[in-house]
Amino acid sequence: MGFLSAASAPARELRVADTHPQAYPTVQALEHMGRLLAERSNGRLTLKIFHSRVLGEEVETIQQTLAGALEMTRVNLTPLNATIPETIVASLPFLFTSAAHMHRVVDGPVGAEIGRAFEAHGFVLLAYYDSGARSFYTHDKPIQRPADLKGLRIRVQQSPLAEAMVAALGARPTPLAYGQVAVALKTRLIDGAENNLPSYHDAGHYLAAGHYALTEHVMAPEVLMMSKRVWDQLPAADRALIRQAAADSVPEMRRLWAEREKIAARALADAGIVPVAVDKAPFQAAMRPVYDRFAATPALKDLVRRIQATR
Ligand code: GTR
Repeated sequence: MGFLSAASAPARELRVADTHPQAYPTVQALEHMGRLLAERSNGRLTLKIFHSRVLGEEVETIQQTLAGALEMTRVNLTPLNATIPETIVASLPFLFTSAAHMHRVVDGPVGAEIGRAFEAHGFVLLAYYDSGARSFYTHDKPIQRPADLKGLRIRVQQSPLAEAMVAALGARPTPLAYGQVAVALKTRLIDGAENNLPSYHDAGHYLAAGHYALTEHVMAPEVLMMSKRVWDQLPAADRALIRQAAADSVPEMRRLWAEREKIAARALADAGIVPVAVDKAPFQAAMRPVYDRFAATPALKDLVRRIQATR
């Protein structure tokens, strides 16, 4: 015959890692995608989801995906900053002005361009997922102004940009994998961290660091990406099915995310934690040298400019 139609192409189980537990919106979105993929391929293409970090921390699953040992991983964009320079742009502090702005950017030409940049580094970007906005949380008192961060050991994601961001605010950046943050807070290895409300709640960080200040400094989205090594071996029809199922999981993720932000806020309020509003202007002003250093090339500057111009 010599011809493999999609229907007769071999069955394939695609393994995907996620740091979050099963009920978290990213994992729920992957389950949704898995159902669509199985349905549309008559059970030939399936997702096997390894949630709760069982395959390792984000930096590790990125490596496994690069090697093709793992087919896919769902990570935040920020741990990719050192590997894929274009991701830096969408991790810059105070660049997205709202979730709606971030959606317009990732759904538009800039999102597609950043996505294409993954391929030169061994990955295929399949979807951007929501991650809300990251804010600082601490043990003893809420952060109200940059001076309150002075000298504090603040956990950041494993990214040179994330380190520079908190250093520019006067804190001591402490890069740690997500899975180590709860214990590091509890044992006071660190004085605080920063994350969105759902992660702050879900990972139990609020139990040790009960002051959450709404700096909302970073809105870097989550990404679902595939190993290019694996991708290149798949029949075109299968690639199309995978891309479509990933795209179709995005609206579901957005719905789940909006719901989860409310659930987390309510649960935190029940635990006596009410996020405190802050004046963001001095935090934003301190980011100028960070932009100068990280959005340094004409190409990255141009991406920043186009994101700012996206309405
Ligand atoms: C969460 C994100 C995770 C991980 C984590 C972290 O918001 O969903 O993928 O990046 O933050 O701070 O390490």
